[in-house]
Amino acid sequence: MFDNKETFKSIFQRNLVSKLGKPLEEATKEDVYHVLGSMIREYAGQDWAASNQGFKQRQDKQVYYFSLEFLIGRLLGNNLLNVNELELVRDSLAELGFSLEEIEEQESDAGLGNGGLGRLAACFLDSLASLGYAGHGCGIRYKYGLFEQKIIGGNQVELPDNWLDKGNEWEVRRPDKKVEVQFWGRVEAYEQGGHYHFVTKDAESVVAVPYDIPVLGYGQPHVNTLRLWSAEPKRETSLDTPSNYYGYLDYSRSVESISEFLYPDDSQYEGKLLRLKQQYFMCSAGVQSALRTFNKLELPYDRLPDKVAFHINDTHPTLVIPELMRILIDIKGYGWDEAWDITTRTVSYTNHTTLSEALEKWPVSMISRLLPRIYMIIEEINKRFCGMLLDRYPGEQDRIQHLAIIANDQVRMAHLAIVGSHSVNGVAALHTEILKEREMAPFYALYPERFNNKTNGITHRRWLMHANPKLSSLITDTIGSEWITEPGRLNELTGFADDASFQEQFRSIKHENKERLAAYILNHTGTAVNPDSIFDVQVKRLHGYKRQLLNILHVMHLYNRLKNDSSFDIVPRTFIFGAKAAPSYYFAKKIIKLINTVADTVNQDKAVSDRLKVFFLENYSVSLAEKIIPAADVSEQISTAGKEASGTGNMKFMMNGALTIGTMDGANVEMAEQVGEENMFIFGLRADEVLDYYRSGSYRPYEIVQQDERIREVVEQLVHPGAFCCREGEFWDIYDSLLAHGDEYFVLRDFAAYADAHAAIDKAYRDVPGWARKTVLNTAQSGIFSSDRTISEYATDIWGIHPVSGHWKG
Ligand code: NBG
Repeated sequence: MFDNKETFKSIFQRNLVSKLGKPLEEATKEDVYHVLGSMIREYAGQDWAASNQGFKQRQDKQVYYFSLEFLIGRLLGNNLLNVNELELVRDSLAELGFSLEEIEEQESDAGLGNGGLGRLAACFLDSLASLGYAGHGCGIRYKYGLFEQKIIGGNQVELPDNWLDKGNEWEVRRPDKKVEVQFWGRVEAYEQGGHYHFVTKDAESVVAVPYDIPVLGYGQPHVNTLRLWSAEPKRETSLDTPSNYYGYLDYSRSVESISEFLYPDDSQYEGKLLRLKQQYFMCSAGVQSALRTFNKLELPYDRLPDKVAFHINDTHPTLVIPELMRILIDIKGYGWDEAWDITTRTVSYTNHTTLSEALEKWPVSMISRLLPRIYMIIEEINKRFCGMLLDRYPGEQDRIQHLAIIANDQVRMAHLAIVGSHSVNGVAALHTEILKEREMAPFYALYPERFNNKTNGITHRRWLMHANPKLSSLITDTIGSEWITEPGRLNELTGFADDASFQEQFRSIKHENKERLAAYILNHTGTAVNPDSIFDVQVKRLHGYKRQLLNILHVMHLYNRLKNDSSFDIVPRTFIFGAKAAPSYYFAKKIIKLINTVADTVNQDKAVSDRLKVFFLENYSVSLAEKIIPAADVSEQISTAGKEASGTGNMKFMMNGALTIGTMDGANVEMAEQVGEENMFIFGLRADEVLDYYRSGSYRPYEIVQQDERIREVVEQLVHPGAFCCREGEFWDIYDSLLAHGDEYFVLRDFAAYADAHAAIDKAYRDVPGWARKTVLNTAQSGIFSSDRTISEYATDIWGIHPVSGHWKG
């Protein structure tokens, strides 16, 4: 792209003048960011156009990944990495007096997602492009991403995330590609030639305008598209009377609200009309736009599944199914059976959770009014499905009711997604087994061939190469650079696990990363951190099942021991938390308050301050994760077994050489298979034991409190003024969740095993070469968790696509 530093510098300065009318001396960091970003975007534009041209000429099958969330984070550093210009630009900017790291900080962190599900979609886009697949994202261009979190007085306070404030260098608005989406109205049927035809009258039209973001493949000119839709009012309305005018303002405001906010809920179902509108808006716009591209091939629609795949990321985009049916039947004139065959062969679905509170169900009254024709189609799908069930299970009314798509005046989206697609996958081996054996067992009995597992992955380009450049260089110096395109080859590091000089280099990079994080913490909290202490990190959304509570109760216990037992000796520990709680999730917010309360007590206590520190870092986000993860020694993955579908943070930590303390849950199970349990700290109930407890109802948290003095002490400290509690009864709700309400997530049951695992960590860390060996082995065995592996599996098993370009430029 740039031959050398001199060419870069002169092109850059020319752009600075032509774009901003400023000489270098007057340029701010923000100016530098904008100019650099626009240069990369323009450069990518050529490859983008060529890629699209290539897709068309070769008639490549196109995958559309529909997701309500794309947690992409910042793009500058990643794009520079993918076009192989990171080093040159970093050095050239340094010569001009700027640090690239500081320039990267100028970019807003695009937080168009809540957590793992949205970040997974972003990793998948990176892998699709880097492996040369024709695969695109389809989502919503929310004006406000996930809220910005502030901690005030120990409590979470939410502020709007106005991420587009400073403009977005990466997107291109494409009004020529707009489509219309219809809501409300009524369906009229008329007969023609022995067939019924349906038209929707008096509907409200909304214009969907796409903003396209190029997704650059690593080291090759392959560029895909992330298309984010924005809702705009239709302009052609006549405004000749004042009432029309005010009516138009109302309409316009209601339309714009469709793409205004990301729903800030993680693993919890939000049953709001606006959320349903968002879902249909995205599905209808995305399907229409994909079909427009398909139409250019001039093929009959029964060839659609050969040329197009629609993948739905959790049930949020399930309306793709009835929307495609609507278009095939009402507009293209297909009969039901043919349309259904085309639809099911085109659509595939990933399930991301077994939590029942996350299963989407829409009231019939809402969906039938907002989307009358779509509802008719869902009813027909349900009628035919139940008819099939009746043939198969004659007389078994209960069973049929249990499987039906519509029941108790609700539409069950997961049922619709399974029935209307050709593939259903879970996101880790254990999760898929749970789906097959429990949650979705009756569907598995019906359609065993549809169910498959695709264990999640993360892009090693962002999470190792970009987030931890020094470790990446060390790896390349040690085993060569092939691991970059074949991450499985990280396992060649295994041979260096006992090499003293390699261990030393590995350790010193970790130490540098810890110093960098310590500086960040000092800067943001005013408290100094000892970079020689063990950095023990739990960063993820705040949720009961993720058990941040278990972690903080254990910290309270450590503090008690340090205070009461002068012979108690521990390696200094720094516990680091980062987590956003859904604004309406009361219990989760209480846990945040508890963590901050404990942190205040511990960090102010001179008696322990050389051995124990606790931090809650506010506003956990993708860019903060990139600072925290490379600096971690210990990764906390401690969900109640059976509850975390996969986890993906666990993989990021492993790749960066942190050791996991974790339960046998989600992808932890496969991590343990890969690296060996002896290189992790596994503890606690297994998924089947949790299930047995739920089934038998035999769990008695009171008994545990009575038997274990350590637990009794910390539980009492939640409610009685003493070491931590500032206000009598401050944490009664947490106390009650454990004792009065049965400790749903087995915090108390797993406490002893968890404390033992922490003692084992303390012991293992003292063995310096032993610890280093484990960390190296973790990185060495993490290659399989690259999303490149995951995406190749989706491509082959689900989508039936091949790389369309794969020429290596690097
Ligand atoms: C989340 C799971 C995680 C999983 C991600 C990505 C939802 C609904 N599910 O365990 O809780 O890693 O999806 O698959 O957000």
